[in-house]
Amino acid sequence: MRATTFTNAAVLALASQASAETIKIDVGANGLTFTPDSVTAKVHDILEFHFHPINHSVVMGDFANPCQPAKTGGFFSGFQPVSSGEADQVFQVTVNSTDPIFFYCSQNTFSHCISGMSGVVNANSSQTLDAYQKAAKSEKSASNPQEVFGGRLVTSGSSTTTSAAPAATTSCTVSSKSGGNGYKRSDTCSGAGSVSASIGIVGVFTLGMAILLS
Ligand SMILES: [Cu+2]
Repeated sequence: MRATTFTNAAVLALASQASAETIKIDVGANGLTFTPDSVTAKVHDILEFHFHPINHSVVMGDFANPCQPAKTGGFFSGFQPVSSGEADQVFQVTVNSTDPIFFYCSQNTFSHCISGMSGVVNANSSQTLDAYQKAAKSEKSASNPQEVFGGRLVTSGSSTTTSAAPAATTSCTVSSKSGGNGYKRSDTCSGAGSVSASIGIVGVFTLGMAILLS
């Protein structure tokens, strides 16, 4: 009898693991949006954020406070600057509840969140993305936590977890007093790759300016 119970439990555990899905969400691939920006997820599913140019982030927020970090729990990917293609790292967040989860990009250059760069997991009739995005327009600026937390930065295209710990190695010394400008913030990232990427972005801008001025 005990053996049967154990077997059933084991099968259930395996079944729930096997059915966990990875949900890919592109960040900034189609302008200032998440694609898709509304998903349905089960407990144990993994949200996997892929970052596109130029410099985006993802932060979990609360429905009631658009463009601001969640008061309890949540996640923050840090800024993931990339000049072309996709950032080296993806950010994985394991879903642990089927309650609505709102998320946004905290890049203030061109006011990403205020412009509607946000998304939702498991929206319901009282907490919709439409309502969140409308309310976001009244915000003055977006903010984000100091450090990467609540998920895993994983090297894209491999299963190597580069930062299993909540506080990631590539976390930037982010503070709202650095002008709310993620482009500048990336200068203070501790990861060597981030620094060179930010130099690359400056290069792209310089080139862009040169073209505009020529
Ligand atoms: Cu953004």
